[in-house]
Amino acid sequence: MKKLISIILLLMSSPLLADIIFKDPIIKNNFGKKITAGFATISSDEDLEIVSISSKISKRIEVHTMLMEGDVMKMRKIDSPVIIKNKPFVLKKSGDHLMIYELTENLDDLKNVAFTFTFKNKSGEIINKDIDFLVQ
Ligand SMILES: [Cu+2]
Repeated sequence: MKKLISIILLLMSSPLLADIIFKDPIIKNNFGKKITAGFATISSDEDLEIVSISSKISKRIEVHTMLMEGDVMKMRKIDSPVIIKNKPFVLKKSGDHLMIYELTENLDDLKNVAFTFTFKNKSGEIINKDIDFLVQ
């Protein structure tokens, strides 16, 4: 009985997993190059950190931001990208973006590419989300 009560308490205390929405996920055609970029707008109903992004077409995927250094626009890796609750995280051309390195396939041959995003919420729970990016 004691065990049952503790299980019920555990169920009641564990929050529902975040509702994460990807809008317009796009990966740019690489036309045979080894590097490309990806875009999407990611929204969540709770604060999340992006722990990792993986895909079978690449060995290294990073989130980049653009910074002015003097007169020159430069790309910088964001080490722990954070998605703030109800504030869309926009990955777009000339802004923050996914940098997809070491491509193992020519995207010309593909319509979609599957990505797995691994998020962590404030309670430390890991949430995996599979998303198809449209090759464009
Ligand atoms: Cu970049």
